[in-house]
Amino acid sequence: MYKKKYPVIIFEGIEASGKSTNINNFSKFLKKNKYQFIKIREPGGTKFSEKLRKIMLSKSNKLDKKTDLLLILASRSENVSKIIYKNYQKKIILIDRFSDSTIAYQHYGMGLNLNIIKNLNSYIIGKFKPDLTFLCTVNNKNMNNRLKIRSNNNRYDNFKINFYNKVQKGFLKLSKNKKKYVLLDSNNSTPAENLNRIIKEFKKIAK
Ligand code: ATM
Repeated sequence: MYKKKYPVIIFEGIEASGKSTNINNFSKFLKKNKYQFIKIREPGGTKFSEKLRKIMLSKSNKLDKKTDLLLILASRSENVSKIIYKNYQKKIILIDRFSDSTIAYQHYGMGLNLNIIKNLNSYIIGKFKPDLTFLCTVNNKNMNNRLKIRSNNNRYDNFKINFYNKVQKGFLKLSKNKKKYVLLDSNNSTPAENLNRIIKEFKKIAK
């Protein structure tokens, strides 16, 4: 298999799926081993995109779901042109959520049109393709327990279990039969086991 020195790696998954733990543990590994990398999150990333994140997630803004979609895409467009293309093939790029989140949340979760989302994603992203996506998963019982003890800080923390279920099913559909996706189970694996899996998969694609 052709290996890249600086792959682009995405972490996806619903709330309480262990996504943040997995990406943070992997970042620590990269730092400790002196790999050149950057890490961004979506929505967020550039200074302007972080402002858009604040607006989108603020509880005081009761935004329409189409407005959310456009804010997320505006944030992504800035990241692609100002961060991703600039660092592409120069540093490893880790992204906490990317285009699949928009399909999973805005289409499978909120019912917005799939083709419109796909077309807008391609329009913004262009030819660039991530090398690997880690999809972090959680079962209903653990999701329920973890969500109960979470603070309810932003608009997106208010969703019900049923919504997250639809979103996770959407993510699983997107990952089905695709070689570039690796599932990380937060129910039966410890964070340390997941980190080992991430490193193993990373070494398969990285020089
Ligand atoms: P994080 O807390 O994982 O950074 O994500 C913030 C919210 O943004 C997340 N909320 N929840 N649950 C999901 C939402 N989001 C979308 O709805 N669509 C997208 O395309 C992205 C990137 C994020």
